[in-house]
Amino acid sequence: MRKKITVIGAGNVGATTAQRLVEKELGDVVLVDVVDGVPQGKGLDMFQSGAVEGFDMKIVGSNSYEETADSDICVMTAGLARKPGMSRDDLLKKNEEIVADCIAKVTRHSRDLTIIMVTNPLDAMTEVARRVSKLPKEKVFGMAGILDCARMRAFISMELNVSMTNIHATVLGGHGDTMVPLPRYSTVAGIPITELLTPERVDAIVKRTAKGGIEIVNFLKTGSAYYAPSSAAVEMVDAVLKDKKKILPCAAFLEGEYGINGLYVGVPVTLGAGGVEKIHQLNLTEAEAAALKKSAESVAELCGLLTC
Ligand code: TXD
Repeated sequence: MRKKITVIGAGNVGATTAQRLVEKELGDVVLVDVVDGVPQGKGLDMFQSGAVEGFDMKIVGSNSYEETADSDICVMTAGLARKPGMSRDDLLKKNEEIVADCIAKVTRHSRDLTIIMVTNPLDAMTEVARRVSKLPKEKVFGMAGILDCARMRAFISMELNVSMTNIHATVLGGHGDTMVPLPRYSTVAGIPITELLTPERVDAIVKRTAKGGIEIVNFLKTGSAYYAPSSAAVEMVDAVLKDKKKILPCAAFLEGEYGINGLYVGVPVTLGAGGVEKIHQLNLTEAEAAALKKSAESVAELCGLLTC
């Protein structure tokens, strides 16, 4: 049976995600956006690329949700993106409205849905989706950690001139300035980077990772990153639809794990057909645990401003 994937938002992240999904033949895709013509035009254009790329998945664009009926999974990317000078948190109010509206509509047509949130501020928007959809917490989670780790892996690769496929990075916490890159758990072919680089270089990589998003916003000036974010979202779709049981960093709803309760925070999880099937707890030093606590507090502060 073919899988059905809804991508909400046909902007930079949504359209690139849709393209990667059909090129990898992960399922038929419905691309939804409020702007009349944009999802239809992009969908048709992508479908036609299948003749050359050699994929057989269907992709259609729509302004409404009827065509999304009985989707297996939804990638939510609709909302405003950051411009220079804006923090992810500045997006909260407007994006809460958009996310609540879209999630209410998509869940009306698909009962057994898994939702991957992408819209910022990520952790708070994932909570909006959980509240509005009323789906179990395992089925609603957010994309951020894979992207933050990809950035860290790229910076380690640039520093050591080794393949990114040999590099594993670990980043915990909320998707914001308080994220917690963990050098002790970041390795090159199994060797912690703390044994390969000076503390100064490790520190520089940690800082650049935490500011990885704004570095790209400042280059682009009119929007934020989308090539690496869409790759990260697609890796999550792949893990769920193929029941891969991959251990990936995701924004997961914590109920006591890491001493955090009732909040979405980025942690390593097993991702499979059941969504977040297991949350993995790493042993943290006092300083790491304190940084994670601070990051969770900033997520809690934002969630306190939600009106849904
Ligand atoms: O790591 C992460 N989670 C992120 C998050 C990485 C990159 C981008 N991140 C966030 O994703 C970003 O801060 C934004 O909140 C979203 C979408 O970013 P994108 O770069 O795709 O923004 P665009 O290009 O502006 O696209 C947004 C689209 C645009 O086409 C709007 O018309 C549409 O969202 N939109 C809507 N679609 C459907 N329904 C409603 N209500 C709606 N409102 C806007």
